Amino acid sequence: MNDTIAIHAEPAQVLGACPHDCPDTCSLVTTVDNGVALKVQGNPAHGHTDGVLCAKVSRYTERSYHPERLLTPMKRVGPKGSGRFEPVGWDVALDDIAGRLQAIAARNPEAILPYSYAGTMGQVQGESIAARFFHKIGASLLDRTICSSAGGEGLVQTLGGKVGMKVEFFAEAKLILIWGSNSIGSNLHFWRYAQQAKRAGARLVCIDPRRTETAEKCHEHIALRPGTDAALALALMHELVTNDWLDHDYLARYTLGWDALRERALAWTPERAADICGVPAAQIRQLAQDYGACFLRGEPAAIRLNYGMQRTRGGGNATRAVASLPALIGAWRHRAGGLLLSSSGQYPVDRAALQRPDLLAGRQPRTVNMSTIGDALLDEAGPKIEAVVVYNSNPVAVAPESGKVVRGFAREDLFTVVLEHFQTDTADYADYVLPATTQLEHWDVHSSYGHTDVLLNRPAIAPLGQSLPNTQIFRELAARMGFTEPCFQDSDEALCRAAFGERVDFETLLAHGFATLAIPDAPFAEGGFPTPSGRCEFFSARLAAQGQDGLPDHLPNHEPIGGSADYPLAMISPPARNFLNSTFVNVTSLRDIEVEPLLEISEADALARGIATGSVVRVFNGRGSYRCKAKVTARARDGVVHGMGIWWRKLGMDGTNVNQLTSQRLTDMGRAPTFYDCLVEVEVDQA
Ligand SMILES: Nc1nc2c(c(=O)[nH]1)N[C@H]1C(S)=C(S)[C@@H](COP(=O)(O)OP(=O)(O)OC[C@H]3O[C@@H](n4cnc5c(=O)[nH]c(N)nc54)[C@H](O)[C@@H]3O)O[C@H]1N2
Ligand SMILES: Nc1nc2c(c(=O)[nH]1)N[C@H]1C(S)=C(S)[C@@H](COP(=O)(O)OP(=O)(O)OC[C@H]3O[C@@H](n4cnc5c(=O)[nH]c(N)nc54)[C@H](O)[C@@H]3O)O[C@H]1N2
Ligand code: SF4
Ligand SMILES: [Mo]
Repeated sequence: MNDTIAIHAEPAQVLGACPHDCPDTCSLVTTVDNGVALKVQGNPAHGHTDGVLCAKVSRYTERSYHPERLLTPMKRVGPKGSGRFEPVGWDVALDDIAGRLQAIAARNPEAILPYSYAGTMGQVQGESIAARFFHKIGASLLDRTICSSAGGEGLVQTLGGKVGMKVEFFAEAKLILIWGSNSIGSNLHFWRYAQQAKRAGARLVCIDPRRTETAEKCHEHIALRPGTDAALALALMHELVTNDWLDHDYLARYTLGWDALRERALAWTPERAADICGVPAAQIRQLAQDYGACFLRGEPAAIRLNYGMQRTRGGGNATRAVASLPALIGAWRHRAGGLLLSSSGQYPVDRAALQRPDLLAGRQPRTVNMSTIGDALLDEAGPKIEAVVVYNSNPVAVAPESGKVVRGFAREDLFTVVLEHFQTDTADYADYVLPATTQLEHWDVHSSYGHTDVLLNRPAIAPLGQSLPNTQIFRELAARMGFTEPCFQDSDEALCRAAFGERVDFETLLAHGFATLAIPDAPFAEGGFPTPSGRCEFFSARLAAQGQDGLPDHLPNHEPIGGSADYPLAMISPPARNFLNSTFVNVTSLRDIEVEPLLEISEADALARGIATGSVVRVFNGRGSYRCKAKVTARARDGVVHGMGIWWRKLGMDGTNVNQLTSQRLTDMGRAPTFYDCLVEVEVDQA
């Protein structure tokens, strides 16, 4: 049953893939001695990884061998949320869980909900046997929107898919806009290419409300207000039009809706945008000049867009506006020009083979949006959610408006199973916690959203304790539920082979750990966008048909700065460099670097409130309140505070984290959360 054990005969260096939700998808080399993983390093033979890992995954052995690692199934003995559990045997746990799920499914299969995201990005330990299991039940479907679906939808509506430049060619660009990304913290291997470009004379511009470590190292930092990126992009278009820095040939041949977009852009003077973005008009003009100059000189201009800019109401439109820019100057003609938000659409993943939607057998279960799980669990109207099975995710810490998420998971009539490595905030609310293997202990195969290689992960060591791969846990549950389809017996190695079908040579993966997809260097040099029209769609007929604006526009935030007298500050909550979402928060050496949850605030905003660095502050709005220490810093612009994420609630001062304050309101496209569209007030804590 367990295909990991045989690997012990392998040489002492085992090739793997970083499983985390990070665009870099590094190739790993694990050194194993006598069945023990001694260290995890970057594979020097893999071009993107270049032998280097981030600080987090360099500590991967510390995480896998953590003394608090869950090693046996656990059954809750205290009240929900108390975290009091006792070990039970696998058979007891699996029999009981299968029995409970079967009873619920007999009444209404839709009362069962899977909840998973990208704890591992692996195709196999993600949605393979798990998806088959829930499809066979006919459980509610999960809309996996919590990260990237606004920007993803914006990209699909403009370029036709999650496609773009090849990341390695950023090294040859002459101008790089790093837009909504703290690359040094969350896209380190892209930053290497940006530095190569910089050494070769490229200009780097960072567009981010926060003065990040990345912003500091760029030539220019445009510290706009959160949620104002579309206004900035439209003003750049205004300048390109009025100065005629336009590739008319490219526009005529390879784009759709130019006349209408041109008209709209003409309404966006730099002054109008400056007012909304809270930056000088001169800075916008300068950026347009830099972009236009690349066109005039025939030099490549490249945009590295990241998901930080699509976590506000207008995130989809903002992505559409920015993704339109390269076509105006024909930047796509160069292999080092254009834009990259995500490369995930380049992969020929055979999802039907992995997930087997045919097991639904014609049923069409309802879909539950993971981003509004708080409301969904508390909803009395629809068919009630009676059971949640959580894997690869920590919703109690990461989902918005956690006051409601916690109340939902605390429901005494909810049956909750959590597959985990650790006793997370979510695991505290489980009826059963089941120990899962880490990337060192199982097979998987990976696509990436920041490069275009496929990576194979071989197990380096045997599963620790009684832990099992997610796949195996679902196989065991399937057997107990009486699911006899042979697809529930597919081994992990067979699933790895099936994930990409014939398009990726599995022997290459076995031999080298990675294989490169064949993709043209400059995919849109002559149009050929995967849109319905084959053009870059400034105007999207599909959006118009949905009753949306067919052209990109600036949509004010749900909670714009100045929109509330009680809550005058905008809070964003971007990732901390040494954590990955809520993963690694419990790894001592990494937590020691981040120390404690912090709220970054500008000098003027702090002064006005009597706040000093080290003050304990209360951050609050109508949804809740959160206490932490303040850091007065030039990283924060006036009017915007940064609640650095995503801490485990139970490690915060009051057992809460920043998501106590965020809202469940959604974006314009993609049904995504608006984590960075959140007004608050801050005061010195009197308690
Ligand atoms: N170290 C580390 N790496 C990570 C993660 C992590 O938690 N830690 N998370 C991973 C995940 S899940 C993802 S989705 C990726 C990408 O994750 P992203 O969310 O793109 O994270 P960052 O690259 O840090 O970029 C966020 C940046 O966007 C800025 N920002 C916030 N609001 C706005 C806005 O309205 N406009 C603009 N222009 N900028 C804004 C923030 O200040 C921040 O510096 O990173 C992954 N990599
Ligand atoms: N305020 C605020 N909230 C945010 C964000 C923000 O910027 N600000 N970012 C949002 C974004 S971009 C994202 S992607 C989400 C991330 O949300 P999640 O995808 O929930 O990510 P993590 O918090 O890292 O939790 C993943 C969990 O999966 C577990 N895990 C890892 N590998 C495995 C495995 O093989 N098997 C099992 N069973 N478990 C495993 C880990 O131990 C970890 O506890 O958070 C979102 N929440
Ligand atoms: S988290 Fe990102 S940078 Fe770190 S090892 Fe994984 S893929 Fe590489
Ligand atoms: Mo994410």
